[in-house]
Amino acid sequence: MSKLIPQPQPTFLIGNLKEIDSTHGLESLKRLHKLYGDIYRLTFFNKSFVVVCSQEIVNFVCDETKFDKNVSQALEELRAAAGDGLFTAHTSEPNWKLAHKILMPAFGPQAIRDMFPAMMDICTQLILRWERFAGEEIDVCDNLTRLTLDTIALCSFNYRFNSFYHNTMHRFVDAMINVLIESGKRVGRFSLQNTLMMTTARRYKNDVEYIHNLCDEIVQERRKNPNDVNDLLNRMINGKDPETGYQLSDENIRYQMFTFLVAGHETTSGLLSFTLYYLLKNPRALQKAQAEVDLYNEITVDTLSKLKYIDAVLKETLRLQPTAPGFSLESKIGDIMLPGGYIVEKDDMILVLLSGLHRDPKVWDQPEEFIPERMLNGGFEKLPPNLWKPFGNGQRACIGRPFAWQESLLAIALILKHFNIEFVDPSYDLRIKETLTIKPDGFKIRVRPRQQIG
Ligand code: MNH
Repeated sequence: MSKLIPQPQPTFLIGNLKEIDSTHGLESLKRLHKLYGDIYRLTFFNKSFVVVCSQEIVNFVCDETKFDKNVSQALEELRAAAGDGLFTAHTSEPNWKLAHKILMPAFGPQAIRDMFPAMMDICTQLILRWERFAGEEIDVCDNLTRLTLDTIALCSFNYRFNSFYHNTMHRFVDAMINVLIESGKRVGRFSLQNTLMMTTARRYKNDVEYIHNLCDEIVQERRKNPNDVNDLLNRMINGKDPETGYQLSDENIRYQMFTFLVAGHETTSGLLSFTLYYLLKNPRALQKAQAEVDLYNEITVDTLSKLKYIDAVLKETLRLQPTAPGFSLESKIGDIMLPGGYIVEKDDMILVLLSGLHRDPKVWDQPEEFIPERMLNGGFEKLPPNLWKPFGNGQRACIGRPFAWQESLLAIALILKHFNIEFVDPSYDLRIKETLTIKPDGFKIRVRPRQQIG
């Protein structure tokens, strides 16, 4: 009846830690998927993980009556900086529900439309910069990270990092990246080790403080000098739970600000980078996408909803390269049997490995190929449920999706409208750099301004 979940031979104390390459953890998980199949177990120290990769099993664990988001150890570490912000909060924490209710309208259709001018402001800076760099090498991820970071900061709290005007990134960015990396590393160490690494621990603490102080200053400044900008900060300060009238505390607003900055820029810049990569690898798709933007003289907020092919290109890119490569769940109802007869226990963390799901040959035709057409006209919506989950699941799914989508459509449309793009190295083959998210490593392009059409 019930079957044992396959597991690599564990080592005393550390379990399967040796199976995972600390800088290429995702690659390791993909390798184990090939070796052990659509479901396998890993133990680290005394924690047990079940990695699931097929549409059949993922579909089962996406049932919110049986499973809920699990705040993994990596997210637990991140709470030093992100507290009970939306991303790192347990569903059971009162602040998750409160912030979810207040912030849903802040990411609603009208709110996102209101942010279009700010998004255009930053994106125009990228276009201007690339016009100056015509013919020269452009580091794609670096530029697109500046774009998404400046965009989220301007739209969130009307703050300008001005990344396109500085060679080095803002101190905030260093602090944030260090906190992210260090939170990740802390998971792989014994807790005593974390305490004993004094220099590292001190730097971590300083970075967290720096981030909190900057966020707090911005909130206090806004409270002293209120304005009527339609940014997320004003919506957080003024928003109320419609039933109880409760509002977010300043401390919680600070956590949400940090959360938006982290969750809101790396994933989107990765998506944009991979999109340019796949367009260059697939000249026919590039041509179709460019022809689509050429139908419009001007890219306005209303144009974006008409860009069906580019929309499909973005979706197909997220299928092949889900920039948040997984999410984790736990059972709400004790031990439970998954399809195939495998039993997960109450304390198991279930990791949905999106690279597996998105290439499951049982539900995707030609899974390794980049075919945007499959995403047109509600394409995958006609296929089995829960086979495309780059934004996570259910009530704990990404709240920033409409934000990311508007920003991404705009960026790709403007880039293709203004430039012809080419690889610096036509033989470039995709290498992936992993942090909490994934990005193409060492990907460089050249751009040439086009004759303006229309
Ligand atoms: Mn986002 C949750 C992917 C853009 C803010 N995001 C998630 C989850 C995934 C995800 C997956 C679910 C994580 C989990 O279950 O543990 N997010 C993305 C991707 C993009 C993205 C692939 C871009 C592409 N996210 C953004 C943007 C913002 C944002 C932009 C903010 C402006 N995301 C969040 C927040 C959450 C989240 C906040 C947590 C929501 C919740 O649990 O209530």
